Amino acid sequence: MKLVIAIVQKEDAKKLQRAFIENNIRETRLATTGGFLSQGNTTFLIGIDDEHVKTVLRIIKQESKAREEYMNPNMVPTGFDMNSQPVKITVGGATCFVVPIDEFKRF
Ligand code: 2BA
Repeated sequence: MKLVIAIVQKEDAKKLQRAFIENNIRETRLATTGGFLSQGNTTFLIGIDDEHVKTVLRIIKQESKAREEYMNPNMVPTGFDMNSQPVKITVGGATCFVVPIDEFKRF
């Protein structure tokens, strides 16, 4: 069994949750915040049998879009430059971690 941790943009979270329900995939959704942009995103925790991990990753890939954002380097805590220009960055689709699970119990 594996735990898939998927960080997606909140704009994609509803569609992704619907896709999980349609495919009978259990998940938990957490409201999270990206450390770099300090913007809200959504983290899904999905406990899943090994043979279904690929399906989960395929669904996440299908439903998550990369988007371009502009950020002002002034907002980075480590630097403050009044003359800096906004910088374009590409956020997402999704950042996924697949972690082994030693034990899974539901009481
Ligand atoms: P944020 O930390 O807010 O990062 C948003 C986007 O800013 C990132 O998109 C990336 O394009 C850029 N970025 C982040 N850190 C950077 C840095 N040190 N230098 C330059 N650009 C940087 P994604 O890579 O698609 O990440 C989207 C969100 O996924 C992140 O939001 C964070 O919440 C999460 N994430 C990404 N990589 C992670 C990791 N290794 N561990 C934990 N969370 C991660």
